[in-house]
Amino acid sequence: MTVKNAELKITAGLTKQFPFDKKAQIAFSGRSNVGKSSLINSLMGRKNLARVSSAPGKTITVNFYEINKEFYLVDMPGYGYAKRSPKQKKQWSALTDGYYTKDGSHGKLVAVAQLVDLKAGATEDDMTMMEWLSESGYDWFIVATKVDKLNKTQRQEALDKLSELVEGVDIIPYSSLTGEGKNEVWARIAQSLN
Ligand SMILES: Nc1nc2c(ncn2[C@@H]2O[C@H](COP(=O)(O)OP(=O)(O)O)[C@@H](O)[C@H]2O)c(=O)[nH]1
Ligand SMILES: [Mg+2]
Repeated sequence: MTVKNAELKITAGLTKQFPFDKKAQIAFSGRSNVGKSSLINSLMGRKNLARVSSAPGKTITVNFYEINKEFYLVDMPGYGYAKRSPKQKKQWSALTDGYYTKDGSHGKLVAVAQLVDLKAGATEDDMTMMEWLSESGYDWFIVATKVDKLNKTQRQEALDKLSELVEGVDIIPYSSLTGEGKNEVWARIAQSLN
């Protein structure tokens, strides 16, 4: 994929702000700090367009990045951040539920990239999300992040464990540090767009 143009089009704090147009959407899901913003930046070839935050889970919004004026990469709010206020938790649920189950993409969601930190392994929240995705009927795949933190043996063990948990789902090993997996993620997105 050649990214000629990447723009943050919409930062939605309310479901009614989600875009209503013909462009396909690819959503990125995962816990806070899993590396979602880093992945989206690296896919777009931009260093700072998607904020890589040191204070995870601060803002609860859904961010729509328009690529080549053709489709959106959708940065979903992260989950599993313990220090959230009840109000922020409510906001998370309203946006997530509004997007996935109340058709906030207006039928334009073509795939969900579910991020899992390969070093930390799948959390309970990750499992809940992935079980939900399996039932949802959406096309989805896993991006196993931060693989640079593991040696060859650890990496294989972690990948084996993850693939046992979610049989039959594509898993793409990825590192935003080395760029490993970037082409594979784009190829998987291109497949979903076709
Ligand atoms: N070693 C390593 N660190 C990463 C990688 N991706 C993200 N990080 C770091 O993990 C932290 C959270 O990243 P961020 O992209 O903000 O996560 P988000 O909360 O899911 O959007 C930051 O300190 C990043 O620098 C990776 O592939 N390898
Ligand atoms: Mg982020």
